[in-house]
Amino acid sequence: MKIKFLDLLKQPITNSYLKSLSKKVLKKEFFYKLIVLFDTSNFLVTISQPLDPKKQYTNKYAHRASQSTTMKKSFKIIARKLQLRFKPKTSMEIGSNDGVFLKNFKKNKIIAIEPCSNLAKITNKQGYLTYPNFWNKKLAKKVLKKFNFFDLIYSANTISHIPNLKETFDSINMSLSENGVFVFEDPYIGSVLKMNSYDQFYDEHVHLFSFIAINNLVKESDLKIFDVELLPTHGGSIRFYVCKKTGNHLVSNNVKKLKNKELRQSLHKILTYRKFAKRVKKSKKELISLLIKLKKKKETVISYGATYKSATIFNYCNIGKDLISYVIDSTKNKQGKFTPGMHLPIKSSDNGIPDEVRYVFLGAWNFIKEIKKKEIRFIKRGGKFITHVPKVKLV
Ligand code: DWN
Repeated sequence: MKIKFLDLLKQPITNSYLKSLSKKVLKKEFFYKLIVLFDTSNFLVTISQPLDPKKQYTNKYAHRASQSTTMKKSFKIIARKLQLRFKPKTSMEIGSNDGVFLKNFKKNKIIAIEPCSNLAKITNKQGYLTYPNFWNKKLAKKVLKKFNFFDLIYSANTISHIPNLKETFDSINMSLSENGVFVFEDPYIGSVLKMNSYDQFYDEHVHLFSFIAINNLVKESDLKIFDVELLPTHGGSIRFYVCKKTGNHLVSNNVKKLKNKELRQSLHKILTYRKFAKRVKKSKKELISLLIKLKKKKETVISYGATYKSATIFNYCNIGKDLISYVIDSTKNKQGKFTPGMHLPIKSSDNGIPDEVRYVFLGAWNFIKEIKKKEIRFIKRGGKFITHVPKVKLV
């Protein structure tokens, strides 16, 4: 049974940065109701109304994974680790974005899948064969006609974006060599509950994974989890190591440990999620009241990072230009546009936080260390960051 526990109100497509605020553009803006469910039969947390992926992953996809040095480093480390541990002859990445992981492989040793054709173009140009398609059974069959079974399939921040997990895992099973491994990582629901990071829910994050949920789901596709890791990336992620049910990989102690930890944390109980929903409501109230207080003091508040996550916050809390003047971001193709739904202008972050600004909301709170390093001048002159994780506060 699927039980609703969180209502994040009317939300836009997070990738739909607006070119202008003309009547024509505003009329076309699409909204849907963001409601989050808990499935009591398999423990999966899912949004109630996944959108049509063709509307989301277009040739105008804005996010570039290589914009953060933290992520570049993390992808380099995992690419090396996987090559050393599994010695794959053939590899595939699902959801390769702008090639930040691929770059750590030889061009003839890996292929990629990336449905956003503007991104697939980038990696194809770099010499990494990239299919500009969605991962499904049809594509798996097409790929297998040209390539042998894969020793390694890797995917970061992609599997949680796919509505049909059964077809996804079945297609993985079809594509793996006998002892091949499927390694994937996505935001972790355990961290979302701990950090109160409700902004991890948006149209693209169709599911947020726990070990216990994925353990149930991969079994249905004759796969098994043989190792698992919790990661600090994106405010807390989970990395699964999966092989065929018949694969010869020994099951690590981490598997049992994490399963027990999640049961202790009651990730299998609806009450846990209901309590979280209450904390989300409280966080909304506190953030709005802090921003109103700063407005009364005539302070200019801006936001750092035109993240997809912050679209959830701004729309759920109804934060418009009256409370946050604009957003700064290093991604060229976001600059000069407006954030989805609340229409905050996006400016370049190249020159750092302007001198007249003393308060900056952390839209990219997951990169706080990296941002603090860049914004030493702001910190030295007494500037304060505002965050909502794990509680609304000044940093
Ligand atoms: O899964 C997803 C994640 C990985 O990326 C996607 N569905 C979409 C996207 O979500 P997001 O926008 O919430 O992700 P990030 O990686 O938190 O976005 C960071 C944003 O902040 C980027 O637009 C780049 C920007 N940034 C910046 O302007 N200065 C980032 C850093 C580190 C900086 O120093």
